Amino acid sequence: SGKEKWPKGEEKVWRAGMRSVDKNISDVTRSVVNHVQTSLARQPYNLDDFGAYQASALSVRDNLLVNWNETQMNYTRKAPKRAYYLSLEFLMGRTLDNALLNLGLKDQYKDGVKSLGFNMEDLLEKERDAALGNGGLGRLAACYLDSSASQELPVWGYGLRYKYGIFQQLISQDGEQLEAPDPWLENQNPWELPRIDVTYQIRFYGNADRVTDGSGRAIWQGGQEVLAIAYDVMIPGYGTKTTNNLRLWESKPKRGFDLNSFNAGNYEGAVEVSNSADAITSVLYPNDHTFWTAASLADILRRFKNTGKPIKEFPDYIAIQLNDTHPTLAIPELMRILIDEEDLHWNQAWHIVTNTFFYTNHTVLPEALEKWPVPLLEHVLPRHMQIIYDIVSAQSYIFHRPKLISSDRTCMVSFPYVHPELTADVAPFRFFLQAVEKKYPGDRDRLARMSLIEEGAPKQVRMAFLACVGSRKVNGVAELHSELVQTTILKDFVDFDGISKFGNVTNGITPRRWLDQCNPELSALISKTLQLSPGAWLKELTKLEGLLPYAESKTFRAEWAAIKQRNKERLARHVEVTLGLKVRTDAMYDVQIKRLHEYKRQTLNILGVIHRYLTLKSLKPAERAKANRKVVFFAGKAAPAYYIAKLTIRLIVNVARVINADPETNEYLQLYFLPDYSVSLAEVLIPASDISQHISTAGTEASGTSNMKFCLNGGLLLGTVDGANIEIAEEVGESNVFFFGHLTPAVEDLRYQHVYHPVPIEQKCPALAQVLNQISGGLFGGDGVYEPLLNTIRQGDYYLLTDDFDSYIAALAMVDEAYLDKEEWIKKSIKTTAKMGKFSSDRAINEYAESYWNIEAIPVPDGIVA
Ligand code: CR6
Repeated sequence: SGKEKWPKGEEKVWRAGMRSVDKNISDVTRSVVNHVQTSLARQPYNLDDFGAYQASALSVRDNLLVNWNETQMNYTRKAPKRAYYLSLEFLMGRTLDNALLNLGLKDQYKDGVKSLGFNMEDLLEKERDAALGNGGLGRLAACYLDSSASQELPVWGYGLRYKYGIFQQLISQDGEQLEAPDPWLENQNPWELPRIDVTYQIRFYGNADRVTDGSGRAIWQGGQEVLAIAYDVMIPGYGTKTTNNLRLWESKPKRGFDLNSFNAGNYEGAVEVSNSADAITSVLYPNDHTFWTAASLADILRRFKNTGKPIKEFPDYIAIQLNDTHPTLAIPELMRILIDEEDLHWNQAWHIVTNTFFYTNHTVLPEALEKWPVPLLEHVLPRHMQIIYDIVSAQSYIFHRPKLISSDRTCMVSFPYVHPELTADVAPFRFFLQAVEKKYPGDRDRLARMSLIEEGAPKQVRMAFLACVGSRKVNGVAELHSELVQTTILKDFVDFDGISKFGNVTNGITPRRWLDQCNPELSALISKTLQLSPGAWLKELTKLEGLLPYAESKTFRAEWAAIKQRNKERLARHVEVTLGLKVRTDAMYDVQIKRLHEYKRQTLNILGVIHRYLTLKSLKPAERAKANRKVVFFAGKAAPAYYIAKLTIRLIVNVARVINADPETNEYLQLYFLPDYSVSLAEVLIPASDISQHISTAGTEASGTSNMKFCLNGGLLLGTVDGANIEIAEEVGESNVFFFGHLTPAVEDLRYQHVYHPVPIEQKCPALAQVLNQISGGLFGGDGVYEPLLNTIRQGDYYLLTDDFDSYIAALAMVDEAYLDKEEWIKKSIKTTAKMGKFSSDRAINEYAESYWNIEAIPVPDGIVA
C-alpha cells in the first residue's frame, strides 16, 4: 500500500545490500539481504520478523561454517586424542543469540538488522527452542558442549535427532496438564547440516551364531537394517575459533526392506515415545538406543581408521563418555565390532573397551536405574545379549579368583575368558553360577548382587552395572552424590575394583548463557565494576570474587538491586504478554522450576504456600500489613503417565486461582504456574528470582543445576542439605543460604518409622494436618480429586514431608525476616554471585578432560588451516 513504508527500513540500504560491491553498508547487512533474496527467495517488502530471523540465522551460520571447517581440518591434521560425549538428550534451547555472543558479533548484527528495519530482540524471540531432552541431564550436556568448544577441547557430541522435542505442556481449564506434540523441525532448522554422505546401516533382530573355534566370535545375520543419517549442529566456543560438532542421527528405513517383518512406522513411533516419555517412568525400548550408539561407534571407528593407527591404540586416541546409562549398549557394540569385525581376541577387545569408556551416573533412585528385560534384548539384539552374557561369565570367573588378579586392572582380562569346560552351546552365565556355587558357596550373595543379570521373571540386564564394569572410570555429579554412588549402588564394585576407579565431577553451568545472555545488564555491571572485558571473567569465573568488596558500597548495591528489579519487570511483562495476567513487581519473587517429581517435593512448596495463605487469612488487617509481599512461581513438566506429579500441578493451578482472587490477601501473596517450562522460559525466570527452592528429600537429588543458575544471578537459595546445594553453601557461606530438613543419614530410619511406628499427622505435624484438611475440605475445589496425592503423605510418606514440614516453614520465616532487611539481603545476593566461580562448566569440563579423558586443548591456528 502507498502508506506502508517500502521496504521496512531504508530503501537505499536494501538496494545497496543487493549490490555486492557497495562499500557503504556492512558485510552483515549484505549477507542478511543476500539470504533473504537467495536462500529464502523472499522480497524485502513482505519480510516479517520470522523471515528476518531466518535470514539472520543463515548469515550467522555462514560465519560458523568457516570456523567449523577450520576446526575440523585442524583436528584431522593434528590427530589428537578426542572425546565423544554420548547423550540421549541435548537440551540446547535457542541458538542465534548464543552464536552471536560466541562469535563476538552481537553488536554488528544488532545494527545490521536495525538498518533493515528490524529489532534483534524481536527476531531472537522467533526462534523455537531445541528441546531434545527432559531436564537437567540434557541441559548439562548442552552446557558441556559450550564449555568444550570454549576451552578448545576436541569434543564431539553424539545424540538422536528427534522429530519432536519434549511435549508442549498445556494447562486445561481445571488445571490438568495436557501434552501436545512439539514439531520443532516444522519451520526448518537453520542450525543443522544434513550429511546425506554420512550414513550407516544398523542391524536389528536376526540370529547370532557363535563360531565354534573358541575365539568367541559370532556371525550375526538376518533381521532388518535401518539407515542412520547424520545431521551436524555447529557448536561455537566463546571467544575462540574452535567450533565443535554435535552429530545427531536420524533413522530411515532401508530401501527394499521386508515390510512383513519390520514395520518402519513402528520404529519411528518408538523413537518419539522414548523422547517424550520421562526417563524414569518410560517403557524402555532398545531400538533407538542401539541405533544411535551403533551409528556413533561406526562413525568414531571410521574416523579413527582414517588416521591409519593400529586398532590397539584406539584408547590412546578416543575417550567415550556415557552420559548416564542410556548409551551403555555402546559397550557390547564396541566388543562386537572388535571381535566379530576386527578379529580381535576377547581379551584384547575387552582391554580396549575398558580403557575407552567412561560412565557418569546421574541418579541413585532405585526406580530410575535402567534395567532391560533379557528376552527383549535377545530378540532385538541377539549378538549384544550374547556378549553381555560373556561379560557376565568373565566377570564371575574373575571375581571368584581374586588372588589371581594383579593390581593392574588390565590383567583382569588376561585370563582365558572361555572356561576350558565350556562348550559353545552352554550358556556361560549359568555355567559359571553353578561352578561358583560348588566352589565358593559363601560368596553367592555377593555374586548375585553384582551380576549384570538380575534374576527374576523376566531376567533383566542391570545397565548401570554393565556401564560400570565396561568403563575405565565412573563418576557422580556432586560430592554427596558420588559418595552415595560409591557406598550404595556400586559399593560391591568399589570393593572389587578399588576406589581409584571412582570419582566425582561436580556439575557446572555455562556462564555465557546463564549470566551474560540471560542477564545482560548484570553482566555489563560486573564487567564495569571489575574493569574487565566480559571475555576476561566469563572464561575465568572465579574472577567474580572481585565483586566482594563492592558488597559494602551503597551505590553498587543500589545498581545491583535496580537490575534485579528490572528483571522482575521483564518477567512480569512476559507473563502479561503470554498469559494475560498481571503480576505485581513490588514483591519478593520465589521460584521453583524443574521437572515435577515427588522427590523434588513441589508438593512441599505448595503446601507451604497454602499454609502462608491460611496464616495471612487469620491475621487482622493491621497485622497483615506488616507481612512480606511475595509472588511464588512454579514451572515444570510432569511425565505424561506420572499421575501424582500431574495432580500436584493441578493443585498448584487451583490454589493459584483461589488465592490470586482473594482481595483480602492477594496484595501479600500471589501464585503462578507458568506452563510449558523450557530453556528460554528459564532464561527469563532465573534473573528475576530473589529466592529459589531446591527442596528434595535429602540424598535424592544427585546435583541439581538450576540451583547454580539462580545463585550466579544473585538469587538466594532455600534448600535441603542435598546435591550441589551443599557445595554451593560451602562456597558462598552458610549464612547466605537457607537450609532446612533432615539429613541424608536420617532418611532410612525415618522411612522405617513411617512404616512400622506411624504417628498420626495431627499429632506429628498439626500445621501440616490443617493444610491437608483444608484441601480435603474443598477449599481449592476438585471434589476429592487430590486425595490420592494427599494419601501419599498420610500413608508411608516416602519423601518425608511430615518430617520436614515444620523446619521448612521455619526456614521460610527466616527468608521473610532476612528479606525485610533490604540492604543486608542485597549484600548476600552480591556475595553469592561473587562466590559462584566453581560452578562454571568450564571447570567441570576441564576436570573431565584432565582426570578422565586425558585430552588437551587444540587451538585453531590463525589464518587458514591448510
Ligand atoms: N534428573 C539429576 O536428577 C542432575 C542432572 C544432571 C539428573 C539431577 O540432580 O543435576 O541429572 N539425573 O547431572 C538424571 O537425569 C538421571 C536429572 O536431570
